[in-house]
Amino acid sequence: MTFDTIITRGTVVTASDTFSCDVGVKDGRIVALADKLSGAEETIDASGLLVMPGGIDSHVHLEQPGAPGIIMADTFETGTRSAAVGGNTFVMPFCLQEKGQTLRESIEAYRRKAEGNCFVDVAFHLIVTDPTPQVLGQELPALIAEGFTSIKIFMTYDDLKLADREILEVLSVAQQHRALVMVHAEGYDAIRFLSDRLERQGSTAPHFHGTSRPIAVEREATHRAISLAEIVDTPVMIVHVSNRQAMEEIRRAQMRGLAVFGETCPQYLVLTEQDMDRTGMEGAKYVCSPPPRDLDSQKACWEGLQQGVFEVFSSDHCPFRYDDPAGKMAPRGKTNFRYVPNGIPGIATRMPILFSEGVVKGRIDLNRFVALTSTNHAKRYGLYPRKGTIAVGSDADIVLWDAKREVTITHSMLKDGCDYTPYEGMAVTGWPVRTILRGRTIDPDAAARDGELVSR
Ligand code: DUC
Ligand code: ZN
Ligand code: ZN
Repeated sequence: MTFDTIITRGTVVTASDTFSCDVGVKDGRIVALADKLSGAEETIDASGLLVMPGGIDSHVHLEQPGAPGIIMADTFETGTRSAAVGGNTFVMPFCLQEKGQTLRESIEAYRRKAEGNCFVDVAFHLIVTDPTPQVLGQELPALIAEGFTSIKIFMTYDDLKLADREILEVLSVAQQHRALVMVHAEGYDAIRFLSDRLERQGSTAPHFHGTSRPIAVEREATHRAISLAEIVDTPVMIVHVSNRQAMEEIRRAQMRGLAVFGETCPQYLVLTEQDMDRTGMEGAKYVCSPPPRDLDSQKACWEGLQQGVFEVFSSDHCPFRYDDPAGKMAPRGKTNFRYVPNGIPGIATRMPILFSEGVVKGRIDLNRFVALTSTNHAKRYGLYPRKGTIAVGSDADIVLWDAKREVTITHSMLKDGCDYTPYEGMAVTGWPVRTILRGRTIDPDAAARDGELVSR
């Protein structure tokens, strides 16, 4: 047989083109694109379906250690299973350096958790929390050379934040060794000041999470991060941008010719701060950072996606169970928003939400959808053209998408390790009906876990 699999009669969509053709797959790779192919073990009829590159979600958190007593809801197994349900074939979780740990120790710990347990392919970003001379001078350069070419840093959180001087040191190593720094841009001191004041006033319900992190806190940190990167002349990616003012900081930098990139996420398109207003602890289901904002912020995030200010659309999947003392119902969290674990699930719903709200509602076209959910992630993080496109020679990572299917999102269909979805009851049009990893259809109910740790 010439091919292992032929996908026939579908409409192929890439970041640049839309065309009708058959796709021939052999040994996990795309080996032919032609009007009509024959001679395969298996033929998949994709009549009426879109044939797109599998989603790449370049911002997810899986099995990441947190505060004492708090446990992330997804393991590599459940998180990547849910990713596949949502049309993804690749995810990029973070490898968090715990204080006192070397970067290599943290990578080894994550490798042990991930290996043999993933339904989709995986590559790690690093999170640097302890930029010692050893980390900056030796570990980081060596790891960048080995392919760990993206590094996240935090400007807030007690255990994670770096001071400006430390940020400059990390940026400088990235500049010298050609890595990309991803920045969580919210200002630590301002958040602490506001949170202390709210606490003194007795304003401690989940809703006040949003009040403690207003837009100005994100805008200021975004501006500062861009300025620090400009000072050492190195690219930065501002992740999870939630509002117009931060988006405009990025746009201004781009217009000045700086290599500043932006990412936004589903929660900033379809949720608002009012979601955190729900009674009792229900609001905790929507507590994430930056927090969901208002309708104008949503509009600005759409503009950022339409105009190319944001080049990637990621989930920032960071799941904590709701009805669980190790999650959103943490005993201290019930007394004060400050201790509610920050983050919401969304690995399976990212693509359907962008397709329905973006493509079906005419805000973005199909090709931009593919760019934002797959191709641009592969290009930015050093995986292209092996990943992120449908082309001869690329891995056969493909999602078959029914653009007409109407689905009401409900948690049980997502097959993750969480116990809720923030998008419960949301009606979407368009749904992934088959996710194919290196030529093999992923069965989320099977024991097979073919996902590999991919080096860049
Ligand atoms: N930052 C993230 O990237 N994810 C969840 C929480 C956070 O602060
Ligand atoms: Zn973050
Ligand atoms: Zn995140």
